[in-house]
Amino acid sequence: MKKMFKMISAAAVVVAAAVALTACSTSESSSTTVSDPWVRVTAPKQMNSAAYMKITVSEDDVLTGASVPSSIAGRAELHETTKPMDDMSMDTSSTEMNDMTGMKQVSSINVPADGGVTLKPGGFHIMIMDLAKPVTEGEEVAVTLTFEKAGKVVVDAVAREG
Ligand SMILES: [Cu+2]
Repeated sequence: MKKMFKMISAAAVVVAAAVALTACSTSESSSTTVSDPWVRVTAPKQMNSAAYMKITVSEDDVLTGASVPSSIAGRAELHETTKPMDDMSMDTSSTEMNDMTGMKQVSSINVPADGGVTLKPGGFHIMIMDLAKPVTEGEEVAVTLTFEKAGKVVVDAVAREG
């Protein structure tokens, strides 16, 4: 009877260790949080759109790339708007898309644990280029983000006007 109890407690220790390992890897993969991902609705002949979102991390990380399915667009690039737009809040539907000189491609975007980073009109954004078709209101676009530490994170960005 006593021997039986020992075996059970040994098994219990193994289970506890396995749970601890699982908990550890779970907290690592859940350290990257993307909130409110959205992509801009486009007019029929527009070739480009852009995706925006807020990214927070529990450990400093770096966004190194992004991609979208080929059914959506040819490629996606990390961009930074270099020239502040006037009255972005008034009408954001065309200014950023039309002013191609006001932005540049960047190789990476730092995501600090303190505050994270917000991709937004007039700042960093994920440029979605060579659209296969117009982006329509309410459509969900799967954007795959690649992070230095977190690896690939897929988010469904919902299309809206801005
Ligand atoms: Cu851009």
